[in-house]
Formats: sequence, C-alpha cells, structure tokens
Amino acid sequence: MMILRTTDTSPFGRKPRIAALHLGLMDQIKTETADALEPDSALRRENPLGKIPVLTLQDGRRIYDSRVILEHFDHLVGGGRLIPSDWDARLAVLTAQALADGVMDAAVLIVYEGRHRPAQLHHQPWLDYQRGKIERALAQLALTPPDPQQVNVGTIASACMLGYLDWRKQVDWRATTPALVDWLSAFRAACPAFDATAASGA
Ligand SMILES: N[C@@H](CCC(=O)N[C@@H](CS)C(=O)NCC(=O)O)C(=O)O
Repeated sequence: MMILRTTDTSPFGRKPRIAALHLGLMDQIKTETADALEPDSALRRENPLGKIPVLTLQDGRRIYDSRVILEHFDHLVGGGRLIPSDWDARLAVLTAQALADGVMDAAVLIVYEGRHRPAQLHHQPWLDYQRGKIERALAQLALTPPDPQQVNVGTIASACMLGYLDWRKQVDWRATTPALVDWLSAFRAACPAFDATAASGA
C-alpha cells in the first residue's frame, strides 16, 4: 500500500486524489490526514516543508510535491496518460499545470494572511499583488483553455484551482471569466473523479 497524506480540502491534495481515482489506483492507496500547524506531526517528519500532499511509497520512500506524485502515478500506469510523451503536448500540459498551481499558491497565501497574521498586520497591497496573479492567470486560461476532454496534469490542476476559488472565493471567477464555467462543466463530465473528490462542506 502507498500512503497519501492530505486533507479533504487541500486543492493540491485533490490533484493526486483525482489522478489516482481516474487511473484506477485507489486500491493501492490509503489516505491519511494531516495537520500542517501541528509541530510534532507525521507530516513534518515526512516532508520537512510541512506541506501536503506527501506520498509514502511501498518501500518507504516519501515523495512530494503534488507534481511529483502525479508524475509517479502516470509512471505506475505505463506513462503518457497524465503527461503526454509528445514533447510539444508535454510542454503545454506541464505549463498549464504550473499556471494552475501558481494560482493555488497565490490563493493559499491570501487565506494564510488571514490565518497566520493578526488582522492589524494584514497588508492590502500584498493581498492585491497575489490577487493580480490570480486574475491575470484566469484571463489567460479563459483565452487559451486546455481541451477539457483531456484528463492530464494540466486540466486536473486547473479544475482543482477553480474548485478551490469556488470554496474560498478569493475572486469571483464565474462572473469575470464565464468561459471557464463551461470549461469546468465539460471537465467534470469527462472526469467524474473531480466531483467524487469534492470535500464535504467545501
Ligand atoms: N507545491 C506544493 C504546494 C503544496 C501546498 O502549498 N500545500 C498547502 C495546503 S493546500 C500546505 O500544505 N500548506 C501548509 C504550509 O504551507 O505550511 C504542491 O504542489 O504539492
């Protein structure tokens, strides 16, 4: 058994949960929860960065982050399923993943400003700086969206990103980029694992 340490609500943790379901790997994976704030946690022993997701392989090796875990899942099923082997397609898919991951990084930092810093230290220009990354990336994604029928690391990360913004509402992406509403519907139809991994209450 492999052990995937994550939470139900982490957008980065949702990427491997979707990938594993989609590729039929769930019977080889046990999921364990994590608490990023707990100093003496299994998470910090498994990943010095204290970030989820972390995957413990059968032989005890620990791999992170979400990108590496998705690459490993793709390898386990023979390769070319989540990350195309064709070089140009590969560059496009990996860049789409980097864009979506970057939005999630900015979105998570906005949440952490509220969680980790007292209200009087919240710095609006810095929050706007992060929000700018999100808005520019969404505009770019709406202009040149990846094919939502293709389930790969780029579309999985993009869908996780939109799902996270739906929950935390850092921006109102459904109003500002309506093309992405249709995009997400098409992806959900192509990849039932997306809905199957929705956090309850999120
Ligand atoms: N680049 C990492 C990002 C992971 C990440 O930021 N995870 C968040 C939860 S969504 C986390 O563990 N944060 C705790 C912390 O930053 O201390 C990945 O792709 O896995």
